Amino acid sequence: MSYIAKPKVSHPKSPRNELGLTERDYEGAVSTLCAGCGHDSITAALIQAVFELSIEPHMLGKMSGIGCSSKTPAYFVSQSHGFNSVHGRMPSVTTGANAANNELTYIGVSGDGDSLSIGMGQFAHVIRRNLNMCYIIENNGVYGLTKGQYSASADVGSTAKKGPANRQMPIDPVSTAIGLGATYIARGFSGDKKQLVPLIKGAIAHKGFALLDVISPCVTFNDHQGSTKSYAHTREFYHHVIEADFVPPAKEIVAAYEEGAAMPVEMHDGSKIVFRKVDKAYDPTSRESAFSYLRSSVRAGEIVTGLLYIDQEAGDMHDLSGSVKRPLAKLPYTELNPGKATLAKVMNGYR
Ligand SMILES: Cc1ncc(C[n+]2csc(CCOP(=O)(O)OP(=O)(O)O)c2C)c(N)n1
Ligand code: SF4
Repeated sequence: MSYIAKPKVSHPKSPRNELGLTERDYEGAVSTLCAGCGHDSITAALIQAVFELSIEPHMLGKMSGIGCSSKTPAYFVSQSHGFNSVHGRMPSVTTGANAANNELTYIGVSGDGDSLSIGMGQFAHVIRRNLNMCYIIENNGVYGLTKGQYSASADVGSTAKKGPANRQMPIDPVSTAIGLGATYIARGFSGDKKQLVPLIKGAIAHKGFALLDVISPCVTFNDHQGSTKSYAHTREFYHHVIEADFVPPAKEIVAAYEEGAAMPVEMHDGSKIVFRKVDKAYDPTSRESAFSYLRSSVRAGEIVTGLLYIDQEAGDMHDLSGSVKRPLAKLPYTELNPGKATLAKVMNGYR
């Protein structure tokens, strides 16, 4: 925890993105989380990702629920929009925001307790709707903010600081999301920024629901021997199934993907995600094989990371509901309200 204010100036030679902004322009408030909390490493990866994607701060909507994890949006891009909603209800608030203005980039940051315990119903439905958002679960297996009770992602046999080991089956967000039809699914680790940044960039560029489950150890309540979400356990059982690079839509670097085992996947904005298969048997474009691979990895005790599944064909919520392209928030009142005569005509059609 640090109370030292961040300096406002940046070095004149700091790298600038396409908008002329530096990484410093994408920072937020000083974190009040415990020193060493995995969530702060994810914040650092988020700052790098949105800086490199040159997202205009006022075009970003940061959404969250309740928990230590849900404080993350306060710590990056302070000049953007943010909404800290009720516990587990971030998906519906984001759905409303996206329905009103589909031009913003939405990044939702949630916890395993926020998403998989109290918010499980909302988590399921936002996936079914294929809402165009990047949804990050900062997964530590406990309720950090309320002092370390097991969450729904705690593994069987995992221990807390005190008391008996957990005996309830965990909910794996990744397998759940595959079953529910999510169109971009990845898993990362807060201790591996190199892998995390391209996964975040890919999730933001993806049109539709992008889930990023990030193992993010809670150093205060869940970083001991016996925890399966500790730094030591994650490092030991960590398995990269795929390595991903994010290639922005610029012609001169397109050649970067033409390598032996690399496989480029084009996103809707023209950018590309380039996979290098670490495990040759893995096919991230097949829902069935991704699901069975993940189930066998769970049995083997592996923590599989990388881009695990992608479907670029499915339309997002607006495509599926046939809503107007222009954001509702920008439609003039006369178009939003067609008037009594038009309404009467519509009603007559039902008689
Ligand atoms: C309706 C409601 N029930 C319970 C709580 C208490 N509460 C606050 S945060 C939290 C759990 C957060 O855990 P998680 O989402 O895993 O985030 P972490 O703190 O571990 O990052 C709970 C149960 C609440 N704020 N509101
Ligand atoms: S209690 Fe755990 S999750 Fe919360 S800030 Fe501290 S280390 Fe992070």
